[in-house]
Amino acid sequence: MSMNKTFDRPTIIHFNKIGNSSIGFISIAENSILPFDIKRVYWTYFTPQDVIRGHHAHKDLQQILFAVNGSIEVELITKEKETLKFNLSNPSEGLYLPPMCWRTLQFSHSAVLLCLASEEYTESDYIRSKEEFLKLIA
Ligand code: T46
Repeated sequence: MSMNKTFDRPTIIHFNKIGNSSIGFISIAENSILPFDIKRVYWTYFTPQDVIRGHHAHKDLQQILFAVNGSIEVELITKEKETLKFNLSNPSEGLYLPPMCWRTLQFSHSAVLLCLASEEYTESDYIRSKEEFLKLIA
């Protein structure tokens, strides 16, 4: 990705991959090439394979999710009421999530999720009731 661009829908963003298989690779996210300025970074790890995380949407938050190790199945319901599935397994690809996307996530063994977020943590930005989310997008 070489320019700042905004997206209205969940979108896979391809980041530069520098290096080669003999030395390994590096990918870089800088505010100048992202759809938002990063205000928070968090990572999720040691998630058992039979656990489904998420079960919420965000009112305003935008995020980019990466599987920096292993693979992560992401299921979404968008504000347009579409159901979308993504399998994240390439560390140079990030899944951009706009506001108002219901998400669930299932991790492979030893998968690690890295998230770049547009805002600091605010519990009041979460919609944790699916019923409430479906009413809001109806
Ligand atoms: C998302 C998916 C992909 C904080 O105190 N600060 C934080 O920045 C975060 C992300 C979480 N927390 C606390 C809130 C809960 O007590 O950590 C606990 C676990 O959070 P949660 O149940 O929301 O975790 P996930 O994995 O279901 O969801 C997280 C993010 O919260 C969410 O925004 O999109 O990862």
